[in-house]
Amino acid sequence: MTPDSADAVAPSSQAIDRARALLAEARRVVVFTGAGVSAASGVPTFRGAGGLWRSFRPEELATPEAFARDPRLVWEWYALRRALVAECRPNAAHRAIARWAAAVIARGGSAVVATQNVDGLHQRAAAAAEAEDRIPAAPVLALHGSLFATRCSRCDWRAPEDDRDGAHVAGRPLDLTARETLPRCPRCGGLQRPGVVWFGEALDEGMIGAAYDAAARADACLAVGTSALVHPAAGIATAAARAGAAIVEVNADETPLTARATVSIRGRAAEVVPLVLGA
Ligand code: BJW
Ligand code: ZN
Repeated sequence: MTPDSADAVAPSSQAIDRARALLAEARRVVVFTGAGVSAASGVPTFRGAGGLWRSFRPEELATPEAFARDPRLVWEWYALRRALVAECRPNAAHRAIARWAAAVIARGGSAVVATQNVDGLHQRAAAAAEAEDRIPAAPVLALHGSLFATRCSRCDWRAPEDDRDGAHVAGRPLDLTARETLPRCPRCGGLQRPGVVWFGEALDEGMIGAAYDAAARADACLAVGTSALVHPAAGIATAAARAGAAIVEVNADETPLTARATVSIRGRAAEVVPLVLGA
């Protein structure tokens, strides 16, 4: 099923009610998300119809080898995505998750949002909800880094601030004319690169550790809009299931997680998530 046909099968109100009841009584929660949660904001998913990788193979762009081979092409792709995502806003799913996770903490529980997304939309929704509701936001663990962050491909230098558009890298105009004009590390002269996690690279140990710890303690896990194919992140929901947590999945399609879910709802995140979170 493609995202556009997701509501061809309307999620049953019984499944929504069951999911809502499970999540309403949860005290220790982990929300695990992927690209589908941002689809309604206009951010393309990776796999499937309309996915970013229908025209590019991941190993051609999202690996350190691809960057070493053709850094100009890789920067071009990330600059386009930065420009696109800079125009996007959090949607109803991001907002409902932010409000619900903060409310779980406010009533004495614990909540963590572990996202594979690099678009920053959960963080923006959390900041907006915090400003509006005046209760502290739940932490957002950006497991695969940030589209707007920049670091060195050789040493551990990181740009002090994120960029805000596709035209700048580490605050300076991006010149894609040739390999020689690409941005260089101020410390070692190596090429600067996007601050995301590519295939074959380790995730931040503290971050993935915190996500697995939250999963091991969780009594409920809400998994939204992820194909649950990419490891080690994909193991977060299964770790929660092993620990006895109720798993509520919201996805346009079936995934490897569906069979392990307590309730799995086919539908669009921006429509279904606010319903199951009682927003
Ligand atoms: C909707 C919807 C709507 C649509 N509403 N739903 C164990 C087993 C097998 C392989 C491995 C393993 N462990 C490690 C590996 C290798 C590899 C891996 O997992 N490969 C598999 C693909 C087989 N993993 C890695 O390489 C990881 N690193 C690692 O393991 O390092 C080990 C190491 C240790 C010590 C030293 C050195 C190394 C790193 C993985 C990094 C992934 N990076 C990317 C790119 C990020 C940068 C960028 O954005 O360019 O992250 S890949 C890409 O996939 C991106 C995503 O975060 C990630 C997950 O995708 P996601 O979010 O699930 O999106 P989609 O498109 O796949 O799915 C969307 C879903 O939503 C679909 O189900 C739709 O139906 C649905 N949907 N619209 C609701 N409106
Ligand atoms: Zn460097």
